Parts: sequence; structure tokens; C-alpha cells
Amino acid sequence: MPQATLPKGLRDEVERLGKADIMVGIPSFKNASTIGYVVRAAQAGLVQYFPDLRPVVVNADAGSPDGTQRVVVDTEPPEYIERILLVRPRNRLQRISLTYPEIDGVGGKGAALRTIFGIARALEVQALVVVDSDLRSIVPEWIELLAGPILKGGFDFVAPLYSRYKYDGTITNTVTYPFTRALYGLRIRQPIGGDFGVSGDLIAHYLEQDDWTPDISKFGIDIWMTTKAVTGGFAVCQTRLGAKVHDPKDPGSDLGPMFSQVVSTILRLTVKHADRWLGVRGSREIPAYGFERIIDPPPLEVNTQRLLDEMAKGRLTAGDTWAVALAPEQLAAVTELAEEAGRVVDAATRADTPTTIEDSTFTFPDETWARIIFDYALAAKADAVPLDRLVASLIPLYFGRVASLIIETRELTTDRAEAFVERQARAFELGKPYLVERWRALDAAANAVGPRGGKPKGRSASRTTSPTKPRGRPKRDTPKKAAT
Ligand SMILES: Nc1nc2c(ncn2[C@@H]2O[C@H](COP(=O)(O)OP(=O)(O)OP(=O)(O)O)[C@@H](O)[C@H]2O)c(=O)[nH]1
Ligand SMILES: [Mg+2]
Repeated sequence: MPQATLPKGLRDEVERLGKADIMVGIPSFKNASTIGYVVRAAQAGLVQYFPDLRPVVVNADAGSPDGTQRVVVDTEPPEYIERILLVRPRNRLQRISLTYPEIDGVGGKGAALRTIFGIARALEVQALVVVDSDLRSIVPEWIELLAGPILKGGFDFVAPLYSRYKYDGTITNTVTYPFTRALYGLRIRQPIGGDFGVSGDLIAHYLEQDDWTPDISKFGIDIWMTTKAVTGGFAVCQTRLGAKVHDPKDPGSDLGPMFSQVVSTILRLTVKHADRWLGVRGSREIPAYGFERIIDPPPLEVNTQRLLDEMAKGRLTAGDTWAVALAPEQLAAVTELAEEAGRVVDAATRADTPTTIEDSTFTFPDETWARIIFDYALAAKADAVPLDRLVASLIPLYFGRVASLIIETRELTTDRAEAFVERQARAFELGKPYLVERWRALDAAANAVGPRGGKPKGRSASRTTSPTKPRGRPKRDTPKKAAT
């Protein structure tokens, strides 16, 4: 990992803190209006649930012009905790806010977390909790729910489990959840939820990795953290946090760049860690910590017409790359779907018809979507198209897939819409032999070329089959202690 050591100024600040046992890390970028609440919840949680541990809260900010850092530093002092919890904190509550350094000229959420990992290691914490700074639904108990499985249960990685409105978390629902589950066989429902618990051992593992990319410095960080925990053989669980309420995003207008960063990262990791998933069949539940919650998250507006319009335009903007990346069957299906998307938008925008997008029966089948993602993973392995162009061409298809999910679940509650996400995840699992067979064929072809032509072409089997073990640390995928 680049910049494994902290810059001098930061090191001095961290040295002043001494050591800590538990840390809450909060990345931020222009979150002045919400971060004060998150900091207060984190502080109260640290004191209420872990009174014997030495706590610290670290905010890594992008240098936001809106005063985010000032809010963190000025937010209620420890007396506030005493007032609301009726106890004086036993250990001094430390709190710092800093501007994180960019990594190779790139800043973003991942660069912020990279600094947070470095500080956590320097302070020798046993558990790190990271939470987003735009959260409305965090309460002090989240700190216990995210750190408890590490400190009491011996787990290394705690992923969040929350109810999100049926149209929120679309990158999760369409790609990271079903694909991670099918690849590694673990049902981690929110692999990029943004709120995680991480053990000291796993932080050390993160800091040893040498595959950092600019996408990981941005929103690729969440899937990188989750995948590295799994491929490193660390003990993984999830925790029930209730509802995730945060700044809303409309997939069609806000999520394109995030999709590229997340999906480029998952594809790179799929190629790199093939040895960890090629032999995995089916999937299993992982332990879920915490009391069940029944909460309805607030609704979110999505512009479905825009999604379908982008899908239709994909024929022009991405058609050439589709032709390289997709197998003939998927290419034919996608071309037909893009035409259908165009027809639906035309009908909905014509003044003389009362049709709306919501009335349409536009359907993007689960199996087709699963195979598209598999074709893109194979294309990433074959290196036939530069990865950024490859992933850019997937965005219109993601929009089409999201539009289809919205149309299919429009009458359903968030709870019932979950069945569609599960149905799709099963399609990924059932379709996995398609991916494995073609992956092995690419390996075999590269090996056949290898001896005759000298160097094996592309990403050969020899690269994908060498396991990356955490150095100097035994692998384990069961908790160190009895699970709580
Ligand atoms: N330091 C830093 N933090 C950032 C940057 N961009 C986003 N963040 C933080 O990362 C967190 C998640 O960003 P959001 O924009 O809320 O992303 P999201 O769509 O809600 O993503 P998820 O919640 O993970 O589904 C928030 O705490 C942001 O403040 C950045 O450029 N620098
Ligand atoms: Mg958010």
C-alpha cells in the first residue's frame, strides 16, 4: 500500500494522542450539516458501551470549504456525554480532525480511510469502527454493534446489515452483493455499506497490500475492504443496524462515477483472487449480530425515464465495447433490451398517449444480467479493452437493470422487494459454472500459448493461482473467540 507511513505533521499529532484501544474513523467531504450528529453519536457510544477502553474519534476530511472540520472540533465536549449518560467518562475522550493527504495525487473516501488505517495502527487499536458522515440514522448503539463482534466475539470484519429503501443501494443490489456472494460463497448483504468494524489484525493486513489503485482512493475502498477481509481468510460477520438514512442519491444522475470506481475495483480483485473463488460452489449465511429491527426507511425519488433513456443511448455510446465484451447471446439480448428501452421512453414522452414509464413491462432478466457481469469479468481477465472503457460501457446496462428492478417492485414494500434481490443473487450462483468454465478455458489457452510463444499471454493461470497469504499472520476464517 502506498504511503504506509503517515506524513510528519500527522505523525506528531498522533504521537500526542498516545495509545488507544478503540477508534471511530469518519471520512468526510462537505458534511458540515450532518457530521456533528455523527460525532456525538460516536462519542456517546464509545463511553456508554466501552467505558474501560481508551477511545478516540478521528475525522479525515478532504479539506472541505464548508467548515466540516470546525464542526467536528467544536461539537459538544465530554461534559455533554456526562449530561446525557449520567456518568463521567473514565478515560479521556480524544478527538481529532485532519485533512488527509492524497495518494499519488488522488483524494477521496478511500484516501481518507487509508489515513484512518495508518492512525489506527500507530495508536495500536484493537477495533476500528468507520462510519459515514452523512448518516441520519446512527445512534450510539451502532458503535457497540460494529465493535462488539470484534472485541467480544473475535471477528475481524463486521459488515453492516440495514434496511434501505428499495431504490437505495442500487450498486450493492445489482452487482456487489450478488457477485461477491456467488464468487466467495458468503452472503454479505451490504459489502459496500460504508459502516464497518475492523480488527487490529485486519488493519495490519490492509496496510500490507500492494494493489492500491486510484479507484480504491475513491469509492472503490468499500468493496476492497470487504473483499480483502474475505480473501485474506479473516472472520467475517454482519451486524443489524436498523435503517440506513443518509443523503439521498438518484442512480441516473449521481451514481455513474461511483459505479465505475466500485465495479473497476471488484473486477480487478476478481482477476487477482481467482484462486479464492474458482472452487467455491453455492453460498452460506454468515453470523448476524444484534437484535432484529423492523423499520421502514424513508422513500427516495428515482428518475426511471432517465435510466431507460441512458440504456437506449448505450447502443451509440457503448455498442462497440459491448460487441467486444459480451458473448453473442448476451450481445443479442442487450441490443434488443436497449431498443425496447428506447421504445418505452418514446411512448412515455409522446404527448398523444397516456402511457407512463411505470406502466411499462420493461424487464431485464436476472440470468441475462448475471451473465453480463460474468462476461465483463472475463473481458477484464482477457484485458481486451482498457478497464476504464470496459466499465464505462457497463453503466448504461446497469441503468437498464435498475430501471427493470424499479418497474418490477413498484407496488411492493421495501421488505417484499428484497425477494427480487435474493432471486437475482440465486441467478448469479446458478450461473457461476458459466464463468468458471470460461475462466479456466482462458487460463488453458494462455498456458498453451505460454511454452510455445515464450511468455504466457495476458493474465495467465500462474498469476491467478498463487494465493496471496497475509504475511506473518495465520489465515483464519473462524472467530478467535466464541461468537457472541
Ligand atoms: N474524505 C473524503 N470523504 C469522502 C469523499 N467523498 C465522499 N466521502 C465520504 O464518504 C462517505 C460516503 O459518501 P456518500 O457520498 O455518502 O456515498 P454513498 O452513496 O452514501 O455511499 P454508501 O453510503 O457507501 O452507499 C461520506 O462520509 C462522505 O463524506 C472525499 O472525497 N473525501
Ligand atoms: Mg451516503
